Amino acid sequence: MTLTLHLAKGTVALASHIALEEIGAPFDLVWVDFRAGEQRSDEYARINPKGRVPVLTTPHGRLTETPAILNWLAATHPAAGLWPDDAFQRARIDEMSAFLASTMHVNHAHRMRGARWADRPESLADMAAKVPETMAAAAALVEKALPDGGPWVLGDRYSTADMHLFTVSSWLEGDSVEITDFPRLSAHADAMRARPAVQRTWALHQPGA
Ligand SMILES: N[C@@H](CCC(=O)N[C@@H](CS)C(=O)NCC(=O)O)C(=O)O
Repeated sequence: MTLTLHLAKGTVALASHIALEEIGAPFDLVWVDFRAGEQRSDEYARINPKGRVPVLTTPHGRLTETPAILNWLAATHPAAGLWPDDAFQRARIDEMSAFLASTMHVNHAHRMRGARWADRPESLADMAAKVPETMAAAAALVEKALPDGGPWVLGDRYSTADMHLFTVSSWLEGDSVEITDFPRLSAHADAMRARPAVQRTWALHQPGA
């Protein structure tokens, strides 16, 4: 059975898309039209009741949540070299992905998705206004966590944590945070952009692609 990824452009689903491309296993893409609100349709609720992307359909069932999808892809495709044998290295991957999913991504969502948490226009405006500060604070923590010499989260070993980090840090500019203020993070993004699999994937997430 071919793997199928439900995704939308410029979203966190980019990380899972990059992982599929890096692994080289056959996969299908199903683009979810956020402008049309397709993620909130009854039909999509049958695929993911959370109304979010990504969703990866596997031979064993559907998976949601980027860290789970990335770990499953890495663990089930060992030839791609994305799944370290060492438990501490795997924990480092989880440490980064958990921070990105539970903190930095949530910070970012306060700009466009404030209605998840509040209704009053002034509350939404207040949350959006705070995003440059909270995203810069998260970027500063990632900057400290990136190892000397880099370029990857695990130093000289590329992993799914890098795909997740690249995706979330690609939102910094839109959140009015200058990535070049964070030299390691900036070098990380450059190293990612040099990878052919990332280039192929990134191109598909651009408007009009
Ligand atoms: N914790 C989830 C978050 C998924 C998520 O929030 N995806 C966003 C796109 S970045 C989404 O589908 N938003 C649709 C909406 O809010 O309507 C993960 O890391 O995969």
